Amino acid sequence: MGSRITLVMLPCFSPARPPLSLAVLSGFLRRRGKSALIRDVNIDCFRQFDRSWWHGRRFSLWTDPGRFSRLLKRIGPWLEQEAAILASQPGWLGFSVFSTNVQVVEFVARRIKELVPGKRIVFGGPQARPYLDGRRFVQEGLCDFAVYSEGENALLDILDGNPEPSGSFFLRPAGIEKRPVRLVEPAELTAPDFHDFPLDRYIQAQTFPLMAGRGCLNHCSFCEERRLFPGYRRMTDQVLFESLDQIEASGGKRVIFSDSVLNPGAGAVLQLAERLATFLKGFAYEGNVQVQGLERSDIRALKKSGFRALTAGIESGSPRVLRLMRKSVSWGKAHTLCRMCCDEGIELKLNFIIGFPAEGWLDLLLTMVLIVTLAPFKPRIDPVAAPCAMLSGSAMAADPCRYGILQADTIRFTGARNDYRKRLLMMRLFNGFVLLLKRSGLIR
Ligand code: B12
Ligand code: SF4
Repeated sequence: MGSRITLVMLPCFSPARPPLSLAVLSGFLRRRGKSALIRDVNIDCFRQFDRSWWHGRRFSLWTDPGRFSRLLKRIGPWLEQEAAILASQPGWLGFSVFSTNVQVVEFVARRIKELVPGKRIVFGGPQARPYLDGRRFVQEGLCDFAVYSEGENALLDILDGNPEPSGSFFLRPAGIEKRPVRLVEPAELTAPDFHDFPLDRYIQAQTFPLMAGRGCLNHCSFCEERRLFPGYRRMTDQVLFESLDQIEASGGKRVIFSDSVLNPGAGAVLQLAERLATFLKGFAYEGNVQVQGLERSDIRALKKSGFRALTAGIESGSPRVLRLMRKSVSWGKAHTLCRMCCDEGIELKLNFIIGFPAEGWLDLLLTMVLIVTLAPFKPRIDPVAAPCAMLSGSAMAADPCRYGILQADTIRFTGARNDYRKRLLMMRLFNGFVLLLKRSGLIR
């Protein structure tokens, strides 16, 4: 029984599509002859309770300890039942841990360990990183292993009975030990397996996530992508097509690429478009691109291969802020991208970051003026969910002084030109402005 695992997603996680992490891990393990089952508790919980709790505005219900203890009064009994079901599963239990579900994971894992003291549990996912909670999870006995990086080879080691799996923290009498990660080679990237998921329960029908490549070669100062997936690795054509075949067989019509950027270097986007064009099955594709380095021929090729929508991070209209963000974006590049997408009939969504520590009122004004000048191309711009945070794995967190950050608090820090209150105010102003433009039909 040792070599089987049930991979679990607990709330709160996005109910839009099946979670890619679990699909990727189960695909990898099954390919290697291991038994990996999926249990998406999150989607059942979403269907059972007040759906507004899953809205970005209400994430603090899950992340703020005080609010979470009140929420637990509502969902605690239901979670206890789920914990009992999970505890009775044979083999290992693996939990995917994010900032939005960490408290539920801890609650359920504790309950399982009470019900079945020897139950073997492994945690993984972004919240188990070394600079977040990985070490603490093991220290507090919540899990036997905390996998702090990619999960594939770590889980293979665990299911093979290796007592010191790669890329994990574990407890020994002398203290916590950490083993180096063994990253997945490009040739080993496997097609995600969506078989076990309750596909009719997700909000976006017939829509599947996919990652054709891992990592990003840029180093924007607010972002932790390079720490999440070091280097850049691309799926082989064979695995890409296998993934699309499987999505098609599962009734998929729309594929959303979760790649950080589909154009990590020159020629990459054209290559992807050409690969997808050989697989014309009527999928509508969407994905993220970086602004720099995209030619009109790239946009045309993407459109021809089935891309309907792209997302790009513009982040700010202030050249000074963009420089500090280490973001290779300019007004000219933003305009060119918008114009090309508009001409070629690809929907473009633009992302902005409000409240970067060095951002002042003038910088915000520049961002708003930039948006007005982009409006004729009808980009989609949404209000931001929260002011800029200092992600623990980012360059900003590694050298906060450079950005004038006074305290280590990731949310409420005081930056060179703003504090938390000012950032909130900036965000509200920006969001009001965006909603006004949306309502008046100037942007989508
Ligand atoms: C796509 C995406 C979304 C989509 C999710 C759609 C969906 N249902 O999949 C949307 C846009 C909805 C979204 C929303 C948010 N997101 Co998001 N998102 C991403 C993104 C870009 C890709 C996620 C993905 O699919 N990755 C691919 C999979 C394969 O990677 P993975 O999940 O990390 O899994 C690997 C390892 O972590 C590990 N692993 C994972 N689970 C397990 C379990 C076990 C047992 C083991 C051993 C290993 C393991 O193995 C996997 C394979 O190597 C990531 C950044 C990134 N590059 O990953 C951010 C990211 C996951 N999001 C993040 C955040 C903060 C959010 C929001 C809170 C933002 C906000 N303020 O609104 C919300 C939360 C929504 C919610 N309730 O979950 C953070 C999470 C940080 C954290 N500590 O948890 C990330 C990491 C970005 C970042 N650096 O800030 N997001
Ligand atoms: S913000 Fe985007 S482009 Fe910049 S490092 Fe992160 S993933 Fe790459």
